[in-house]
Order: sequence, then structure tokens, then C-alpha cells
Amino acid sequence: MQINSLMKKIKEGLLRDYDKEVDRASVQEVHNVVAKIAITEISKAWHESENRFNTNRHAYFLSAEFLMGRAVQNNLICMGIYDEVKEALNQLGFDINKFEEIEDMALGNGGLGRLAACFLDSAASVNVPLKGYGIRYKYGLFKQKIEEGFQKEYADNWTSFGDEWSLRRFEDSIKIRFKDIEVLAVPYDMPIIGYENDNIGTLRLWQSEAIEDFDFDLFNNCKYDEAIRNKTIAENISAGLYPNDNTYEGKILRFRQQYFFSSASLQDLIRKYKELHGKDFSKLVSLNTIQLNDTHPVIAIPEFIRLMTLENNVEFDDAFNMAKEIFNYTNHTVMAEALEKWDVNLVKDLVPEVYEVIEKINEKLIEELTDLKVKKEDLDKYEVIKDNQVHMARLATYIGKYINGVAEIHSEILKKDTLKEWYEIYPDKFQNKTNGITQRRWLASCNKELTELYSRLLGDKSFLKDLSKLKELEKYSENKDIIDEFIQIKKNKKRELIDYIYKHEGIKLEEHFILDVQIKRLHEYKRQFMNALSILDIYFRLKDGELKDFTPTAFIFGGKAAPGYARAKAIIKFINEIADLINNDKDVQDKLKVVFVQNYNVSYAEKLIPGANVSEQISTAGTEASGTGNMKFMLNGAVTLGTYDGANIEIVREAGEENNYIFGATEEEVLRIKDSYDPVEIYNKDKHIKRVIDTLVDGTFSDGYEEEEVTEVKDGVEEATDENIEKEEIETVEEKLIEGTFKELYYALLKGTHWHKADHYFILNDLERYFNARIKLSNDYKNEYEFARKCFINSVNAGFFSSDRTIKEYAEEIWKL
Ligand code: 26Q
Repeated sequence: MQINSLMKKIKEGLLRDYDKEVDRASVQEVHNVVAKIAITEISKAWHESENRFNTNRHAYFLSAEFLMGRAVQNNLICMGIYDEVKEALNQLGFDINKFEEIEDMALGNGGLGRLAACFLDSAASVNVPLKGYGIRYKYGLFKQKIEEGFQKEYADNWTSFGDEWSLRRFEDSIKIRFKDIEVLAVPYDMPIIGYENDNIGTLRLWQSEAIEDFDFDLFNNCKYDEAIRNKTIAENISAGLYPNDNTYEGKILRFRQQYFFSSASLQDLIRKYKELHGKDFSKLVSLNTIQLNDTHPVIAIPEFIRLMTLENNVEFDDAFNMAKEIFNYTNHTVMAEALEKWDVNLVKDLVPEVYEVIEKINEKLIEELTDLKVKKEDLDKYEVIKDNQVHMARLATYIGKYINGVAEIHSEILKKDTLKEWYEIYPDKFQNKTNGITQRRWLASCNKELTELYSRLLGDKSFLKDLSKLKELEKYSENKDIIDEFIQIKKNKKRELIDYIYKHEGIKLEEHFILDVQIKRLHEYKRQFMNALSILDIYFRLKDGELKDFTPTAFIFGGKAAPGYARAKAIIKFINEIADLINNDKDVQDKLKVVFVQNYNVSYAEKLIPGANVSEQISTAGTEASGTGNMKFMLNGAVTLGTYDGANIEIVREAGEENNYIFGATEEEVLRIKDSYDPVEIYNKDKHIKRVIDTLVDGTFSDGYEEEEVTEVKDGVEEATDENIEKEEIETVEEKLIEGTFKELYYALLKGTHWHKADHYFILNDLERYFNARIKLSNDYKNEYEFARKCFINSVNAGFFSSDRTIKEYAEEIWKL
């Protein structure tokens, strides 16, 4: 596009939509006008892509989460007009970097949601016909602030300034029937712009609305409450994203969300099929395939059979066989607490016809198992309906044509543990699809300098379409000039990050410090707690003069805790207490800094990752399915300080263990020591470990109990009645919990609880080896050149971790496109 014509369009747009000249327009207004210009520009290609999509075999990606982040920069880059728009805006006196104020689209929690977003980007870019279906939550993942060291949550009303990248398609609305209420699913379509090709994919998100704006029938019959209740339920279904990550919550509203978007998506695809092929369903499964992103959309399986049988006159057996062809299931976690099970009564109450289908599926399963000579006493392990619960992973594994894990080790764990009994009878269903990330966002968009260097050395930008090309650059790891340039780029990105952190957190870091970064959802298995304890250990040893030439290091954390996850929130507070202690201690200020950044999200990641030297990936071996942050750091030239877990294993296979810092127990070790593991023994033996753990209970830190107590007392002015006294007793118990958040962490490590044994995630078992790896890293870093070489080798070996590779594997080996 011509810069002059762009400038004209921007000026005209601002006058038309906001009656403003550029200098008076807000960032949001300029953004909205640019988005509108872009959408108009691609509309023809989008339409043509959708027609192509419908006439050939294609895949649907059903996901309760799509963590898209900010659209504008990525979309302009993919359209190939970023530089032109930047220049046009510049000439109009507007700095394109101001778009960093635009809200992220945070309709996801973490890894699973971001993976869905990377997949759509890759599919569009490598011409895989893939359409995303999900929920248009009114409120995305909460915004996090840190107040007095505690996490506080605030609503994320992301559309309050408009949603210019989406188109409302009311004409495609679909009715969804629950037993108690019928609601309307209204689709909003977002273009997914392929990188420098004419292919535009679609993400279709469903918003729930009342069927009629107001139910006059009910109202006129004096059923006011019911009229209002129906409208409220209808609008609440897509109101908010559940903030849980890797834990399941059996709430009615969550079930409604899952059924709502699963049913809408299936009805949509069946309607489209019928438009093109009429009521002859013989080609349905040869033209369509559906990927279920974890168990969240698995209710789609019985819903599909219900739609085919009850609404399209297909025989049950035929519908059942079609289901077995059309669905595939990806598992994203081995954590027992994340496996979804729904109460039979809940399912029956909300969608009785769907429940009947599940019962029939269960009968089919028992028949099949009997034919396969599975023993009667073993049936329990398979049954979809068991102990009054519907087991979603079992349903998905039984009906899914292919089942996959998301990294090699994870797929192996599924076969030998999580889904062991299923692997025994259906070995051919099981596959691995190691996750990936899109280099358009995680290199081209967030690290223009490194992108520039690589395209200069390679002669073109084709690595943005084929990341494996980076491997050709490995020869430059012996070239002093290139490594020096690489060092300069990292320094620039560190400086940018340091400025950004200063602006947002008010903490000034320094460039000559190692930037050591752990950013991910707060979870015990990810062991941010271990990182915190280890930092504290380093701090004490520095104070003691025990660590003479420790390289100055800034430890940066970021991540949200599910609001109901008390231990994760206590860990945030603990990290902030440590930060306070260390950042205010003059003795160590030229050696150590600790920062917990607020509201870690996709856009913050785009700043943190290019500026990092060290990527912390320290989950207990066998717990992190894959991880994808690890890949983003690698691509941007950080070394991995991590365990033998998830995709870390494949990362060091590609980039060399000698270029990374891998430590700690392997999955085999964990399994071997599990039953006899005694953290107290380690605690008693190792004075360093004892010293840091004791800070949880010896008054070094405050978990904020006093403040809580004061407000409790103020509120407690009611007269004492029997009922009140009982209530107060309950409150005292809760108060103890609040009082003891650090004490609770202490007991979790050394004593255990009724749900977990002491130190369930083997922190103490790995602490010493973690410390040693850190010291080695700290020493290695002193040789700037050699360390940079390691970083460079990591980056140029990241080709395998492009989601383009992953999506092609899905297309070939699962979807058979
Ligand atoms: C389920 C029921 C009710 C409410 C919430 C949930 C729920 C929501 C989100 C359960 C799990 C999740 C998210 C899981 C997740 O993000 N898993 C991560 O997936 C990544 C992509 O495959 C992997 O890289 C990570 O290792 C894995 O933890």
C-alpha cells in the first residue's frame, strides 16, 4: 500500500468515525481506524479463503480458550504492511509504538490457550484449512495488581473500547437448548491473517444472548422474575473465563459454557455441510475433522450424536461410527486434579438428551471391551459413567480417532500411566505432537533486531515461513563479528526491558546483571517456590561472604495465581517479601535484585522474553506436559536452566545439553524415590536448606496476618447468638489459614496434608542441584563471548519448535488433509 493513500485513509477514517484530526485522536481511536482499514483490505481474500475452506477437506479446532494477545502489530506484519503503516502514522505525527497501550485479548489462561492462538496463526500461514471455534468471553482473564505484596484481581473488560478486529455475524446465530432455558449463540468472526500469502483463516467465537431481547410473553403473564432470570442466565454463559489453569472446577456455569460453544460449533458446521451437500451425510466425515483441545469441548461428542440422530434422522449406529471418525483429542496435562469429571445429575439436569447418548456410548463401550476380552473386574477403569460421574477424558479416548500428548515425554506418560489401560487396547490411537510457537509473533514481532540480523545473514525472510532454515546459521557461532552483533542485540533488548520494568513496576534494574526470568502461571508443580527458596539461599550466602564472585543477577518473576488457589497466592506474597528484603539491603544491591512483575500477559511476555538471559523451566520431572515459554526463550537466545521435563528434553536434544543448564531428578528418579522420600531428612542435614525454610516460620517475613485480623475485629460487632458463635468458630479456622499462609507452606514442605505428602513436588530433593547449576551458570556468564555463543546456538536450533512444524504434523498424521 502507498504511504500517501494510507495517510489519507487514516485521516478520513478519524474524521468519519470520531470527527477528529490525528493530533486530537486517542490511541484507541487511531488503532480502531487502522484496524478497519486492514479488515477492509483483506475482506476479499478472506471471503475467497472461506470458500476454499468449505469445498475441501478441513479441520476444526474446538477450544474453550484462545489467548490471542494484541492483534494489531502481528496482523500488520502478516499483511506485509507494518513498515508502511508505521511510516504513514509517523508522518501524521503518531508513534506506532503507542499501540502498546491497546488491551490484550486475554481469552485464555496460559499455555493451552496460547497454543491455540499459535496454531491458528501457523495454519493460516502454511495453508492448512483450520477454523477455530471458542467462546467470546465478555471478561477475559483477570488483571493482576500486586498490592502490599499480595495479588489482587480486577475485571478485564477488554471490549470496552470496541473490538475492531471482529465482525458480528448475527445472521449465523444458533439456538442452544438447555432443559431450563434456550439461549442464542451469536458468532463473532476474527480474521487470522496468513504471513505474506492470500490465505485468511477464521476464529469464530460465540457470545451468548437472550433469544429475545425481552420475553414479553412471560412478562405479560406476570412472570416477571422468570423473564429476568432467563435473560440473566443467557447473558451470563459467556460472561467470564474461568481463571483456573491445570485444575478442574465442577461448576454448573462452566458446564453450560462447554456445552454452549460445543453445540453451537457443531450446529454451525452441520448447517454449512447441508448448505453444500444437502441431507446426504455420506461425505461428512471425509470432509470434516474436529480437534478437541483438552477435555473442555468433549461434550461435543455426545452432542454430535444427538444432533445427527434426533435432528437429522441418522441411525444411532451410523452417527456413533461417524463420531468415531470425526473427533480427535489432545491431552494437555497429567495432573490428576485437572481431569474433568461431571456429576451425572448435573449433566442430566441440564442436557437430558445428551446424557442419554452418553449412556448409550457407555453401553457400546462395555460391549466392545467384552469383545476385546477385557476382564469384568477391569471394566471399572474404562467406564465413561462411573461412581455417578461422567469421565470426560475416557469419553474422548474411547471415541477419539487419535489421541495425542504435547511433548515426547508427555505422550509416553499418557501411554504408560494416565491412559495406560486405553493404550493396552487401542495402541494405534496414540500419537505425539510436540508443541510449537509461531515465529511471526515470538521473533518477527517481538524481536525485530534479531529478525533483521537473521534475514541479512540468510539473504531473505523465508525463515519466517520455514524456521528450520535458522540451522544454516549455526556456522556463524564461530564468527566473532556475528556473535558480537548478537551480543549487542541482546543488550538492546535488555535495555528496553529494563526501561519497561522501571515504567511499570518502579524498580530499576541494571544492564550488566544477568536477567533470570521465570514467567508462567503460578502453580506448585512449576516450582516458583523452589526458585524463591534458592534465591534466598544465594542471598544468605552472599551475606556470609561465602559466594565471592557471584555474577550480579536480577531474578524476575511473572504470573497469575488462580484466585481460589491459596498456596499459589501465598507463594506470590513470599516472593514479594523476599524481593523487599533483598532490594532494600545495601550489602547486596550490586549483586542481587528480585522483581515480581504485575499482570504478566502475552504482551508483557513479548518484552520479557527477548530481554532474558536465562529461561527458568524447573517443574518437577514428569509434571509439565510440554511448556511453550521454554521454546520462546530459546528462539530469542536465552539458555534454559531447567529440569528433564516436558519439551525441555527435546530443546536440549536440539541445542545441546552443553549449551544449557539441566539439573535435578529425572522422571525415573522421581518414580524410584517417591515412596521412601523424606524431605525432613534433607532439611535436617543441610544447614543452607534449613536456614531458608525456617524463614517461613521464624518471623523473617510477614504473610500479612495482622492486617487481616484488624479488619476481622472491626467487623465483629454483632451480638453473640448460638448461630453466631458457630459461625465465628468457622471464621477462626479460616483465620488460622490466613494467619498461617507461610506456616502452611512450611508444613506443606515438611509434614504434608491430607491431600498431599510432604514436599509433593520434590523441591528439597532438587534444591542443591539447582544451586550448583546456578553457580555454574553464574561463572560461565563471566565469559561474555562463550556465553553468547551458547545463546546463539540455542536460537538457531529452535527451528523444530515452530508451530508451523506442529500444525503440519497434525494436518498429515491426524487430520489427513
Ligand atoms: C477445566 C475445568 C474447569 C475450569 C478450568 C479448567 C482448565 C482450564 C485450563 C483446565 C486446564 C487448563 C489449562 C491447561 C494448560 O494450559 N495446560 C498446558 O498446556 C500447554 C500447551 O499444551 C502445555 O505446554 C503445558 O505444559 C500445560 O500445562
